This record gives sequence, C-alpha cells and structure tokens, in this order.
Amino acid sequence: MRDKWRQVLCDPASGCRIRPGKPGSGYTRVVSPPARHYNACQDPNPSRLRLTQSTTARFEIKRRAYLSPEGKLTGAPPKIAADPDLLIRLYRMMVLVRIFDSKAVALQRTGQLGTYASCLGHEATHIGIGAAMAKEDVFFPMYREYGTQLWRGVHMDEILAFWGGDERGNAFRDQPHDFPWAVPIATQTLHAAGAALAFKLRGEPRVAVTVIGDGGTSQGDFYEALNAAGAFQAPCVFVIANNQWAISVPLKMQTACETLAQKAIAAGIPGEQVDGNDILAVHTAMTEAIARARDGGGPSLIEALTYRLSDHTTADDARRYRPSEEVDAARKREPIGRFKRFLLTQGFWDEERENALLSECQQAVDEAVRVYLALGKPKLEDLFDYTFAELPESLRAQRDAFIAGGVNHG
Ligand SMILES: Cc1ncc(C[n+]2csc(CCOP(=O)(O)OP(=O)(O)O)c2C)c(N)n1
Ligand SMILES: [Mg+2]
Repeated sequence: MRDKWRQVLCDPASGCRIRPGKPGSGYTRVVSPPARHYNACQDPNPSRLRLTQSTTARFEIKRRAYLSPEGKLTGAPPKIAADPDLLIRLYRMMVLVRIFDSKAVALQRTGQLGTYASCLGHEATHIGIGAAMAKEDVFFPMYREYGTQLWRGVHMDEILAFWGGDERGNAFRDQPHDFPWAVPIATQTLHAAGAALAFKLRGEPRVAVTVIGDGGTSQGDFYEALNAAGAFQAPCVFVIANNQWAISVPLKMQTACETLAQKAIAAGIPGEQVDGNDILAVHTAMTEAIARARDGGGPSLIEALTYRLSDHTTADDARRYRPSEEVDAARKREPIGRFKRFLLTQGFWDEERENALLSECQQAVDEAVRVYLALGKPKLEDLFDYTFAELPESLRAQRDAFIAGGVNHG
C-alpha cells in the first residue's frame, strides 16, 4: 500500500509507516506511532490521508474575580455591586456565620457539642450560593455549608442539634425540602442530580444545588452525578468548595488536573472557576448558572477557590500536617475583611453599624445556644424515624430491639 503524499510505504500488517532501507536489507520501520498511522492507512478517501491526527475540540476554563484581597474592584463591577441593600444583607450573614462558627467550636471544646466541622474562611462561597438560590430550589449540602443553610432559613439551633448527635437537627422546620447533611463523601451529588431530573420530568421550574469538596471530586459518585446531569440536561448546579485540603491530603496529591472545574468537560457541561473568597464573584456566577438551569440550559459546575482556615473538624489538628506560613498567607485573602473594606470604601458601611451588628449577632447566637441546650435528650427511635418515611419491614425488629435495650445506650 502506498501513501502518495508522504511517498512512504505502509506495512499493512502493522500499520507502521515504512521506508525502503539499503538494497537487500528489506524494509526499515520509520518511527511513527502505529495508532496514528493506522487511520491514514485505513482511510479510503486519499484526500484525507494528510490528516492522520486532527483536533476535534478545544476547551478552556475561565476564572472569575471582581474583588482583590484588599477589597478593591479589579475591573468592571457586576450588577450586584449596585445593590447596597443586598450587599449589606450578605455581609451581615457572613459576620453572623463567623460568630456562630467560633461559638460552636467553643461548645465542642467545653463538652457541650459533638465533633463539629468549622466553616471558617468559607463564608463567601457558602453565602454566595445561598443568596443566588430561589426559595423553591433545593439544596444538597455536604457538612459545613451553614452560610447557605442559614440564608435559606435553617436555624442555628438545628445545626447545633445535628452536631450534638440529635436527629431533630436534620428536620429543618422552615426549610423542609432541603436535604440533610451528607457525611458520606459525594453521595449528595447523586441525590442532587436525581432530584434535578425529577424537577425536569415534572415540569417544575426548580433547580437542585449541591456542594462538594476538592477531595470529594475524586469519588466515583461525583463523576456519575455530573455525567447523568449532563446526559439528562437536568437543572443542577454543582459547586466544588475547593478549600485546598481534604483532611490532611493537599490538593496537589488529589489530582493531576490543573483545575477542578475542567472535570465538567468530560460531562459535556460548562465549568468555570471563581474566587470563592469574593462574594461578588460567587453570587454572580451562581446567579447565572441557576438561571441557565431554570431556563432549560442544563447543569453546570463551578469551582470556588477558597481555603479552610480551621482544622478539618474539631477531631483534627491541622498543625500536624499543614505549614503555618500557608495558613498565614491564606488569612490575608479571607473573605470577610475584603468585603468589609469594599463596603467601607463604597460608603455602604461604617464602624458604628459594625459594632451594632457584632452585638446583634452575639445575642442571636447566644439565643440559639440556649434553645439547643434546652432541647432535652432525643428518643432512641429517632435514629430510625428520621431516616425513613416508612420503615422497611426488615428494620422494624431492629428498631424494637434498640428501644428495648435502650437502658444500655446513650
Ligand atoms: C465515602 C467517604 N469516604 C471517606 C470519608 C472520610 N472523610 C470525611 S471528610 C473527608 C475529606 C473530605 O475532603 P473534601 O472533599 O475536600 O471536603 P472538606 O472537608 O475539605 O470540606 C474524608 C475522606 C467519608 N466521610 N465518606
Ligand atoms: Mg477540601
């Protein structure tokens, strides 16, 4: 067989390009990957023989940021920057969450709460997500997105009850459609994709929003959820809260990918990175993605770049594996300080209002703690009753035995 353009011969058995060698020596193989040359040999259309390899698609990942770590606008402001009422509501919630978070850690340290997963440093990501959602949308959290949840109407005493080991904390009294916390990593992404498909099939204009960590993106469930949402064009927004660590595993050991947002490419859905410490960026990216999903434009993936300023949970000591210089550098980019500086320079905020806010938040947190501590002991059967709408027959006996042996527990 003869490749007329390159004037080389092709070995039909191996598919390799070959060139005549010295007389009498037979053919000498030309160094050429067989797979690449195979196409040329098999192609019945000689005019395409030049294209042994071509580019079928190209991708790029965009990164969005509006506020520098100093709180200055880095370019044209997004729409939300002209809405001072909303900006102040966002700021107030960020401050409340931070005060709540530090109180929850203190409760655990004094034996009044179980293990607790802090959200220190994630405030812009979490609240930016919540504020972009409509009430009728459904949120599928992992285990530290209190900012999203509080914005959506979950109560601080419910969060404390959950981390106090009380199932009543999972039954949100003012947000009954949102899903409870999902500690098994990545499972919530499958729930979100499934619910989104249900919204689509029922013709409901609702969007499922879910959050996963950087470590969670290595789980098979995550890829399955992305793929299914893409295949069904389900109204689902996936957010990766990339806080750079999965307990003690740093991002560079988690993946060879340059970005986590590019994981969207294999699912055929849009993916972008945002500065997760810039609430203007998170809110704007989320608003666009949610609107697209609601209008039938399908799912998307947003990677929010942030940093876990705390230990993984109160059961962890990050000083054992994380350089303090890295944490110090991350603290300079944290979300609340930069947003406050922005509000101050815009004339939307002042120190008098700040002081009033701090004492209001402290009072609200103290009241939530009072409600939590007054909740009383949960019932043993809550473990079953808050998990199943209808208990499967096989578990009924277990439930009865558990109650009967109750004196030996808790
Ligand atoms: C399926 C599963 N495997 C392992 C764990 C143990 N585990 C709990 S948190 C965690 C790390 C998660 O890291 P990441 O997804 O980055 O979220 P982050 O905690 O940093 O917000 C692991 C491995 C788990 N909960 N579920
Ligand atoms: Mg992480």
